Amino acid sequence: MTDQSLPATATGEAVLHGLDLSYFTGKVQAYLRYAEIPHRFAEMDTAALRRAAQMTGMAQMPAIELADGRWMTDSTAIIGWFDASGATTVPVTPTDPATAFLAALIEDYADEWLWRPALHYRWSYPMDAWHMGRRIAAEMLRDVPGPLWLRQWGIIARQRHRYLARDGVTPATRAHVESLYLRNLDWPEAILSRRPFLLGERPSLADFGYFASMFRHFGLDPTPSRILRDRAPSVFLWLARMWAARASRLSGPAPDQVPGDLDPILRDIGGAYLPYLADNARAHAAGLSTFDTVTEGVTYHLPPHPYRVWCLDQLQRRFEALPEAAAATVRARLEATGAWDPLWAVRHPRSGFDPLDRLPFLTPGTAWAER
Ligand SMILES: N[C@@H](CCC(=O)N[C@@H](CS)C(=O)NCC(=O)O)C(=O)O
Repeated sequence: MTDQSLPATATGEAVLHGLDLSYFTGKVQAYLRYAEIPHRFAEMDTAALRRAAQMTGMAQMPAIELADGRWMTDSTAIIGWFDASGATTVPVTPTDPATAFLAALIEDYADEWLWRPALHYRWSYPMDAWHMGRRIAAEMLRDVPGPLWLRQWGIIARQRHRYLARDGVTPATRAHVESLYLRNLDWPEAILSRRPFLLGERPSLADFGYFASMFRHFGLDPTPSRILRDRAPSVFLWLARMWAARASRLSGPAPDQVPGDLDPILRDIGGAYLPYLADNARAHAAGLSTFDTVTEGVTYHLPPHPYRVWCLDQLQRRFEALPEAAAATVRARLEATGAWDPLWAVRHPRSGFDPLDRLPFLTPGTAWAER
């Protein structure tokens, strides 16, 4: 038996450890609901986050504790594992390999590239920061001693430093950061006003990638949610549709192509996201502590992000594993949207993450290569 099969002892109720306002927790929660995988939600406090880090090597949420005692980390790997384990009747990974690659590429873009605007709207706007800071202080930080206002102040200061100052959000980049959000309302809006999910009649990896930021940040936080309701009512409807969707109750076929109206997204992947991943990989390889990367004429000053070095390598490996015909289909689509050359600008960068290919079953000893 390998980790890819679902042992009987893992088929009991899984525990999803996370927060009701967390980007990646919302993504996995929506997947578990859709895939009808028995689970219960456990709201993390700081002790639970430390425990997850002890079990997975990663101080992040969500983490899943299987009934057999194993722990899982990383939303993409968790979904991939459940999909492959046969735990769900209709996997969200498309069976057509070319479609699966493109859906995974869109998922990766949505996961990583919408993170900055999501964190910007939450922590730059005073009303949003006050409101979500209050919630985190009362929920996640409930086991931290001290008055609520102090915990609230502390979390706002920490998040602003970590996710604004250290992620290149400055007065000079702010309008560009917001334009990325607005474009990523307009593209899905045009699609979702025509069909229920991004690729067709059922949700796929692409939907779950977008769901992370859209549900738990843009659809929840005061400032971006007002914009979302006004500007993208079909996206608003899709959020509820995703949350309510159950694999056994939908009758449509699983998507087997990426329709042409996703090309604006693929073009942004080629024009902005992949060039950033390449700059990030170069900076990581050079051992820099910070680097500059230019996106659409706007300069971001950033620390290298090793996990995203791994993301780029994973995309390349995934492409190389495609059967010949699917590889040709994908290549043609990426060439047409300007995403082919940037995908290969840095070949197989070394990230040090998950060196033994254990995801989602990482442990403190296996998460990172020894440095
Ligand atoms: N690649 C991971 C990312 C998980 C992640 O970054 N989660 C955030 C919350 S949504 C987190 O735990 N951040 C930790 C922190 O802010 O200290 C995944 O897909 O699960």
